[in-house]
Amino acid sequence: MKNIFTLKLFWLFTVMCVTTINSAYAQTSPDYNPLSLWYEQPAEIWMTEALPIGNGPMGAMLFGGTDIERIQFNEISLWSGDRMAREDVTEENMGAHQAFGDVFIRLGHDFSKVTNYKRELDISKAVHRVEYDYEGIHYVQRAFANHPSNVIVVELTADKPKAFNGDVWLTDMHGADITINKNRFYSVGDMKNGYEYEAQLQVLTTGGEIKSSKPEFAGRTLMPTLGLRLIKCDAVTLILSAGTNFKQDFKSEWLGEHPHAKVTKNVDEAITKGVNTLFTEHLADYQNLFGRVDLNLGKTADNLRAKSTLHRLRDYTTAKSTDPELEALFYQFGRYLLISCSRPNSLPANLQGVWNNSNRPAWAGDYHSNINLEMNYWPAETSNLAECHVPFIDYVTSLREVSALNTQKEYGDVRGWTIQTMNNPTGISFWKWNLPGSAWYAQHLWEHYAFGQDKAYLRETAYPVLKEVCQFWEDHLIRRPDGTLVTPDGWSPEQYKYEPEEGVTYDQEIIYDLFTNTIEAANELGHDEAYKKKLMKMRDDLLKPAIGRWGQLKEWEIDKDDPEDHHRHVSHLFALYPGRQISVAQTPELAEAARVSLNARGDESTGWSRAWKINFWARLADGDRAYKLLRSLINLVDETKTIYGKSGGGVYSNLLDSHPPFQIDGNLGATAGYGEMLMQSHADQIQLLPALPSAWPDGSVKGIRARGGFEIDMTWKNNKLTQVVIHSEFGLPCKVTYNGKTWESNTKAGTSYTLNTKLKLQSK
Ligand code: FUC
Repeated sequence: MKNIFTLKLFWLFTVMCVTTINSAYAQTSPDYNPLSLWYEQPAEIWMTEALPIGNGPMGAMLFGGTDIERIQFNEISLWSGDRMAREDVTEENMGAHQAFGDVFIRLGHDFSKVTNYKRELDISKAVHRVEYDYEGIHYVQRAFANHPSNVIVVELTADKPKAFNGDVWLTDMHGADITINKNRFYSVGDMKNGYEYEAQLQVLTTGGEIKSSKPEFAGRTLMPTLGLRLIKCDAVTLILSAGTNFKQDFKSEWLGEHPHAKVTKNVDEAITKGVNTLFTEHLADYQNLFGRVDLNLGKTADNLRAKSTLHRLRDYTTAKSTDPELEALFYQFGRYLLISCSRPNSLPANLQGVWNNSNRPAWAGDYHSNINLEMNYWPAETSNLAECHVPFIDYVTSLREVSALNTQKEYGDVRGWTIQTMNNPTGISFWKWNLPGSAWYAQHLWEHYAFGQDKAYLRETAYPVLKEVCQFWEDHLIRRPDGTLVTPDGWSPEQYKYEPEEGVTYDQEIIYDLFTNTIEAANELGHDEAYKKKLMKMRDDLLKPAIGRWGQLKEWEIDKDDPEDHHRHVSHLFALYPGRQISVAQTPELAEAARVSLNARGDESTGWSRAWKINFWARLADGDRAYKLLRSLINLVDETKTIYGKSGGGVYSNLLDSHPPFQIDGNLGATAGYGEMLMQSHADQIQLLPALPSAWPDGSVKGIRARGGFEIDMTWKNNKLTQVVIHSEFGLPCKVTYNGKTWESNTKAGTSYTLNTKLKLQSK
């Protein structure tokens, strides 16, 4: 009797467990992927809905259309304008980043008759996928941008034979003639400025037939170009490669070989490899970078998990839902974007990364030196993507000679160089001089060393740039009768109301940062002692940031800050972030003044301005305020107004940052912000969870990077650190702080150290 009763109880218990487990999983589909963006409809609007893939030099935006699929593509070096600077530079001379072309696939699957539609960008694999049923056939499109082979691959498959009937064609944004030979499209053109370009698109089919066509749609010839008609094909693969003759070398007037041979080789070799090998190669290459960091900020409720990205963003924005997995996704999306548009041996990420559908993009899609380009690279080191920083460093190095000539034209006989605000790839600089711009660039050269500890790089690449930019300031600073050093003709970007004047805080702080970085670089290299001493003296003499009449950090030397000024630029807080002259620990009064200034500036602003403020509040150790800013950035701009001033800052449904319009700096600056909330290493110590918001009580992070070559894995519970593992790559001494506790120790290269919540060593 007793046994039967126990058995019954056991049975009841088992049923209850299974039911509970089932209902926990019932709402979350079994293929739920927290690292995926997905939608229930094809994209209609390029900027706000299409999804980006990229391999560094090439980028593409995919729409996921079933009737006509559009794959709009770019190459990072396709620019209009001049290559060589002339006397008076105009906006026209500077040129703009250009759209390259489009690939169209017309299958004619009327979306109103399509079922089970899903388009998705899986950022754990960097794959775009479209799936649906149409007239009893299940269609799958898979696209990825392979970096090692420099091709974009689109593969179309179906669960029934002979499913593919339609047209494929290629277009060009500069009117090149398109030709076809052996099922390969060629668009070969020139920009009339010396730049030549070429794209090739190979169409491979299994089964059926393929022949030349004039693509038609609803009885209309779509393009004055040729297409390829697919007739009863079982599967279709497209391989696209594109390039220009741009060469990152001033001496060769920025011109190299015609891209024909390179592009042909890319496509030929990709065909030989085949889609599966190309995919495996892509995955290994991509995941080697992406897989270095895991971030877990807590679990999202199943009912939200079941929703598309658009609906989750709507809930997040209007219903203020708690969605830590969406927040973690937004962090990783920034890393995804940087990997996809910034790889060694090509140009750095521009204002839109590499994704651009216009020949007149906003602000020319340029290299904007007064915050935007630098912000693109803020997450590179901390989010463990040092390789992706290299295009920026190479770009800066390539500008040295041309920028020295430009600078001398403007400022006479000075050493070193600087830049204006708007910049193209060849050192043509336009609009207002941004005097401390080159010093801000130089910060990145130093930081790449501070994290990566490569002495040969510091000696040969970084130090020469740091030093010549210091020399520019040696020749350009004004010494006042009392000995103070000030910058002349300063402008706090972009405060139009004020005339140029001396000693503007933005200038002074960036020069301070430059001198500090150069002094530390000389220390590391153990040379240039006399010059280092000179810099130390000059740094002492610099006019320093000061507190004004309403407790604010003064933006100008004269105390004229307007407490009602809500300008998006917060240039005078450079010293708080990304600089390190002001900190809560070392300069508490100035940090407090920075807080007063930030409060007055307010939180509402353009996309990148919100991203900057996340970093500021993290440096001020205010996690909840940083989180508030983060939420205000992951704010769905659910409208089609993509013009500056016409809608708000936030994100579009494709998670691209809305300045507006789309600017990638807001995405990348936000990713850096998460890094600063979780760990900071700018003040000669590794501070754990310095700005953890109460919204993330439990979580973990793996693989973020600190200066000195340390990698950090941490877990926390109830807002308290539970464990941290420090991996020491180079064996440098290490100082870790958390909650008033310190662990300080020498380390061994290649060794990991596990510390508990009290920062006591657990094991080696
Ligand atoms: C800066 C900003 C603008 C814009 C432009 C590209 O000058 O002031 O808001 O982001 O860069």
